[in-house]
Amino acid sequence: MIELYKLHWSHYVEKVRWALDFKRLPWHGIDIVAFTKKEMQRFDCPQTVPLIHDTATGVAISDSSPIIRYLDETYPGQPLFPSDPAEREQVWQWMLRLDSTLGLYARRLGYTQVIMECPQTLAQLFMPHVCGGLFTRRGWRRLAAPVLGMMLTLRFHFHRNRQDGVYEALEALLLPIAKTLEQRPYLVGEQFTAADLTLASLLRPLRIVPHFSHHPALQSLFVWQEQLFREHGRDATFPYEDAIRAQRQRRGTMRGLVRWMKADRGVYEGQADDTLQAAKNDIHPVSSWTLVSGLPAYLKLRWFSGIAWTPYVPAAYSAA
Ligand SMILES: N[C@@H](CCC(=O)N[C@@H](CS)C(=O)NCC(=O)O)C(=O)O
Repeated sequence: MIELYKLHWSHYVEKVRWALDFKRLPWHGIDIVAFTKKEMQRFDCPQTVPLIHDTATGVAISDSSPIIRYLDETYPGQPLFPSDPAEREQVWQWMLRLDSTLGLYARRLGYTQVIMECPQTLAQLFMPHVCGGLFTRRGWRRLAAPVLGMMLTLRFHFHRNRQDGVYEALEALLLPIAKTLEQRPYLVGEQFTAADLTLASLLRPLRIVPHFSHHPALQSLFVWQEQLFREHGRDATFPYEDAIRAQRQRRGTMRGLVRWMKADRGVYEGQADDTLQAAKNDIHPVSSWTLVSGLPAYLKLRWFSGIAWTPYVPAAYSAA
């Protein structure tokens, strides 16, 4: 039995959940409390989710790509890596590269979108059981949202999205990938691998970020993702996607226009990365002392982010 320590909406967690289901391994999910993570403190590995504990071997390991590699090596049925060594290495490099770029950028921009449009959703994600679910109730949700928003803004630097060129870097990464997948069904070789699973999972938060979900040159990528979700029986949407869509339908608007990006910027060429040994992360420490400095950053993000309201229309890929 595999114990999976998780935050249920995390796209990195979804990678491992998908791998476990694909390999038909019995697993049991344990939801952690994000603020304390006390459920997994007994394990001597980096304290991020996903983290698995394999009760058959005693191994505890965090970081989604090493977890998937461990599962594939320990339980070779239904392989997620090709048998050819060169292709295996290609799959591994895709995973590390996507974890270190797409995964981090999509997390930043997904949370940014939630904060800009319906921050109360944060209380439902992070505090469903705190004080018997008090903070998921109407008025309390509104109180909890700015505090959670400030904390997350400092932890992941959402207020620096523009300075750090996150929209631009992500667009530059995804456009060539979309083009490649218009020509062939999989990233590596002739079969579904952990590289495809990684790409499809880590793209998830971008389904609520109109700059990407509505980008004409990326519709084929989301169609590819939807097809994989259907073939593999993955959830069609995550609850935060439903929450933001319901709100957009009610209001008839969405924060869709990234004002500082020029319409005629053309198509970027993807840059080849060096060979990676491990995935990078971008989590910054936040203490109750520094929390207060998050208020201006949060307010700026919420009201003066430079991302304008536009009329709500569903993305072409989802309306098709
Ligand atoms: N490279 C890691 C990233 C894992 C990660 O950053 N997980 C986040 C949730 S999406 C986390 O554990 N955050 C805990 C925290 O911020 O303290 C992986 O692929 O698993």
